[in-house]
Amino acid sequence: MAATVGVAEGEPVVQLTAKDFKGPVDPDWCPGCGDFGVLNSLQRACASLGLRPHEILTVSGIGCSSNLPGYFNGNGMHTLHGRALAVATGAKMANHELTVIATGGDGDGYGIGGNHFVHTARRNVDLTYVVMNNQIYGLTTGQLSPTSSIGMRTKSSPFGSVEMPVNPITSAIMNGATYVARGYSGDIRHLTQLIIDGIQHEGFALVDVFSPCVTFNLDNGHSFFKERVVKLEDEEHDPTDWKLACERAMAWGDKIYTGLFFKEEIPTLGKREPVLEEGPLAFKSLGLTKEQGEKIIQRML
Ligand SMILES: Cc1ncc(C[n+]2csc(CCOP(=O)(O)OP(=O)(O)O)c2C)c(N)n1
Ligand code: SF4
Ligand SMILES: [Mg+2]
Repeated sequence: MAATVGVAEGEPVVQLTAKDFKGPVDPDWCPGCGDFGVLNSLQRACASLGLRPHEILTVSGIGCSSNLPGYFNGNGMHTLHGRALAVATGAKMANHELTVIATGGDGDGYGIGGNHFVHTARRNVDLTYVVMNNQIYGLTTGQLSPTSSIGMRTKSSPFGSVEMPVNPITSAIMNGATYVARGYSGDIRHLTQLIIDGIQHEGFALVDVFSPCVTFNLDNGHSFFKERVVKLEDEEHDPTDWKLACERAMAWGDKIYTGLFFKEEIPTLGKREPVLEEGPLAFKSLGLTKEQGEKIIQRML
């Protein structure tokens, strides 16, 4: 668990800044890693929304990017590879007053965690998923990931990848996600706004971020994206038009779009679950005696 700061009752509420969301440990990412820009944007977004660290839970899987909860001041969980969304869904259902933000990498989220990605989207769980997509396995020193481009040479594909990459944006839309955006970690102002809007959106919000791995993916570095990214806001784009959103999400040439692709307002899982109408489960009495509770815990250990 990362450290938290709270506000005691009656204490004046002080506007926090991005620095107040700096975690207890400094990132050990390589100099120039795109993930620095993502962490910075998330910290700015939380400050700008007036959130307090104790109101936020960041949940991750395993990877360079998945180390983020340790670098962020809030409640944090570093879980198993690919399982961030499963844990985040459980936490949100147990306490739907928490702002739950899942974070991680392309391998973690779209590979081993692909199953959870599909089901979290279709359930429209009210959480924000920030994926640091560097099109490679960074932590394990540079193998092919589900978003690596065809032809990409990596440690595990010395003759070039022969597999079609996953498109996170079209996949999210097709599976029922209700806020689907793409950012670039080199444009912190734009990314911060996408994260703010994602957190404010009621439902499953995906913010897929081009976050270059400057050590193992030399094909898709900052210069690659700087030359190509075009904001959807600067083109005529209607985020209620899913067909147009998918068409633009597939563009991968001189123009690669960032921004809000798709948005829809439909009830979240929490809103459809009648048990949650009476308030967060986390604060409900279990109706057990202390002895009964201890017996259950003992049996589970
Ligand atoms: C069950 C399991 N399988 C494999 C691994 C090894 N492993 C750790 S991180 C990782 C991939 C990380 O890639 P990504 O999610 O893209 O994160 P990045 O390091 O690129 O930020 C793998 C395969 C593991 N930790 N657990
Ligand atoms: S290996 Fe790549 S993803 Fe990992 S910290 Fe270094 S630059 Fe970032
Ligand atoms: Mg990766």
